[in-house]
Amino acid sequence: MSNYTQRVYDSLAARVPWEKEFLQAVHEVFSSIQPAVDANPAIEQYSILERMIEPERQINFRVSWVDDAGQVQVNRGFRVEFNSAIGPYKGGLRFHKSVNASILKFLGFEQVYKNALTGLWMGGGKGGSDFDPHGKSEGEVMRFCQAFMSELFRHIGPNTDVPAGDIGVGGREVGFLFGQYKRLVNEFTGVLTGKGLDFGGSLARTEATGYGLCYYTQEVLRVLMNDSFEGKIVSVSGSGNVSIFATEKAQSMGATVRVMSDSSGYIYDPDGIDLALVKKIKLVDRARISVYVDSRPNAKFVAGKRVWEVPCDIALPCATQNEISADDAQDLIKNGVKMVAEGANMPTTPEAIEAFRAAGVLYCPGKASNAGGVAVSGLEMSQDSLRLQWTFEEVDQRLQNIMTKIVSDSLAAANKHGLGNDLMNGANLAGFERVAGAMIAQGVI
Ligand code: NDP
Ligand code: 2IT
Repeated sequence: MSNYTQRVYDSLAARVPWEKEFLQAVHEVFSSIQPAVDANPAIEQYSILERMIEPERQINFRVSWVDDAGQVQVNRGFRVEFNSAIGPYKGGLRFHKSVNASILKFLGFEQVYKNALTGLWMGGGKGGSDFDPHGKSEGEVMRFCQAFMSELFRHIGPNTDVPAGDIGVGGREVGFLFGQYKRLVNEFTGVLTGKGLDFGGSLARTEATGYGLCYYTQEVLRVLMNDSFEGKIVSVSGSGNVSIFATEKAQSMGATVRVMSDSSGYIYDPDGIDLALVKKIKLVDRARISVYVDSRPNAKFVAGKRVWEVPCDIALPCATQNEISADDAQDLIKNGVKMVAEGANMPTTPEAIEAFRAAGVLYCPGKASNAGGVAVSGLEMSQDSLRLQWTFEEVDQRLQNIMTKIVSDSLAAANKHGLGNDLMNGANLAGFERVAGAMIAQGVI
């Protein structure tokens, strides 16, 4: 980092030393952008970095709702409207007991540069609640979503801020949130993405993040290693939306996936994951991944451990932030991993990233490799504006084109600044330059 970049980072770290995840995300981007800052004096002249680390607007609110026992429950709701330089705020809602301002600011910050990489007109935001959906009935989830939207609705809109899903928020929750928004505003608009296919949703949105991750990975393998998924052993963490569709696409591209997980541990199936069974357990029964072994006698469940202790060629972390520690990285490197591509947001700790890069493991940052979800959200917004639904094939083809272009744009940005084929610095530089350029052009706001 230069004097300017370091000074801005240090002042942020002094101001919010407790926002660990947010500081981690800012540090990662700031460590990449020096060549762009050096090349354009307007960035310092117009205090672009100071503005980039300050959300345009941050909303905190109380969410009161009644559980099945008649007890009043109170949760915290948040929406961080981070940056609208290149479009309406866009990004998911996370319902997880760990949610706090630091986590949502890290996610919102990442989202700004990720969305820029898609090439679509989307700014960045993120929101959510410390509501824990585990063990809640469908009625409780619905009442919570309605209570949450009863405050959020006044801050969002199809041209202002367009939320979607993230951890704990899938199609069911988006449906409840959308219904309540429509009731309150009395308008049917594309205010959320990830909607049901009968009310403004896009085909392939459910699959988009996992499929996009594999399209990105396949393209990197092709361009940089003249290789492909064919015959590879792939480890996938998590068993939610991103993990399931990453596994599906990796399997269809010829890879073998033997492990998946949730927060209680991982399953290992020597015969390859039976994805139809995982889908039934997770999407239909909403059960724990451990029950997988009841139907698959050769499989085992390993409680309290992470998938990274199992040897693989390619690691696809698809669960949550900081899920690959320095020790996990050493295990993966020792066992011969060739590539790590992030389906989750910031799943690799800074120490683990350093270890991978030092060991020559291809490391692909989430803001590039998991951008397929928000990219298809952008395509859902386009379809809602057109009041037309494209076919699965059309959306899927556009998704493939976007993921391929993210690879070439990242490599082009890295090469332009003399960094060779560095995917991490290239992705940060390409996203940053687009947002910085728009902010400079729009004046001091
Ligand atoms: P889901 O809620 O569908 O699935 C999350 C999975 O990760 C579950 O298996 C969950 O297990 C596990 N998990 C969550 N938190 C933890 C934790 N603290 N420790 C261990 N395991 C955990 O979420 P998604 O699949 O949508 O999201 C997964 C990741 O991908 C997140 O980082 C998200 O931000 C990112 N992402 C999502 C996109 C999308 O379109 N949905 C787009 C781009 C990125 P358990 O049920 O036990 O909690
Ligand atoms: O992290 C992400 O990119 C998402 N959770 C998807 C956001 C979106 O608006 O589709």
